Amino acid sequence: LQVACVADEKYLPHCAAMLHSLLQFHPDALVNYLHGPGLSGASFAPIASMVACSGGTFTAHEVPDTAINGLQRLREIPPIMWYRVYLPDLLPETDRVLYLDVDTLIVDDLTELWNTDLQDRYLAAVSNTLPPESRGWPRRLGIPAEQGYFNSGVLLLNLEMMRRNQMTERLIAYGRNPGLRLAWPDQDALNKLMGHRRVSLHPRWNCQNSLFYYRWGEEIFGRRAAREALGSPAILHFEGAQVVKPWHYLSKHPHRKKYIEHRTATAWPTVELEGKTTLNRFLRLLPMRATIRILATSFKVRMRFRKLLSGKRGYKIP
Ligand SMILES: [Mn+2]
Repeated sequence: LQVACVADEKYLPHCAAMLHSLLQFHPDALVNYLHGPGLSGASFAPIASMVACSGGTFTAHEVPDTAINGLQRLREIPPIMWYRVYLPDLLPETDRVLYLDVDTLIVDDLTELWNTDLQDRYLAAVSNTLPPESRGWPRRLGIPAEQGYFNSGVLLLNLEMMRRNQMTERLIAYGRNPGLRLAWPDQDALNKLMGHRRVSLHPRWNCQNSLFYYRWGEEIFGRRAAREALGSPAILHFEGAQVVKPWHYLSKHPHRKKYIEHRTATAWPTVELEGKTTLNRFLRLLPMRATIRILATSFKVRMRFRKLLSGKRGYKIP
């Protein structure tokens, strides 16, 4: 099993927790860690030794800043998310790799996922639990409805086929197009250019936060698959805003304790929950959905105000 992940210094503790959970099921995994320049080897050395002690292999890959110059980015998601589109070049001898976001947690064996028959597809991925107000977004990108829109937190990538079709160059060119304003830049590019050749996976391989809090999962995967994913997830994905991450004070995720347990076993054992403010002490009394709604609304208002001040318009249709 060969995996790849990306993290900056701030996210290293979460990366360590994710990899610790992976090693429980796959102690001899090959781990590829992608990072930017300026991150010293000493900062991720504890992760390298954790992987080696377990019997796995750790390889660090430094990606230069020129690789992500001019690419669209979001305030909430660092531009290093684009590093993963370079995996076909970074692992030239490898035909497939499992990319994992560092806000995921492995809670079951991944052999079945790893052995997915990719045929002539670029990748295997789980559909995104898009909120109702965003369901029209893929169509605006020019993606046909039957293709769906996948979440890019868990990707089984067919590197051989990506190389054969110069996919890295095409993804980068798409992300650098100044005529586009993308909602989730790298995920939009991956969907737009590779989504027509995807193996659609069962939601238990990327069991997104929204499945726990909303009925969107049932609407997208059907009731049965959504319940199966909730009942026996293999990869938990704490996708979404900071407040729903298991290291945030406001998270009420039923599996949050698993994150704390794994974190405690890493070189960053002390978990200081983020966002323990007076306001949040009050918000924590409310149900998670209400909290998310209040915070999302206040975020939208602030963004609208900022746009008004800067004179910038909203998303452009590509
Ligand atoms: Mn994520």
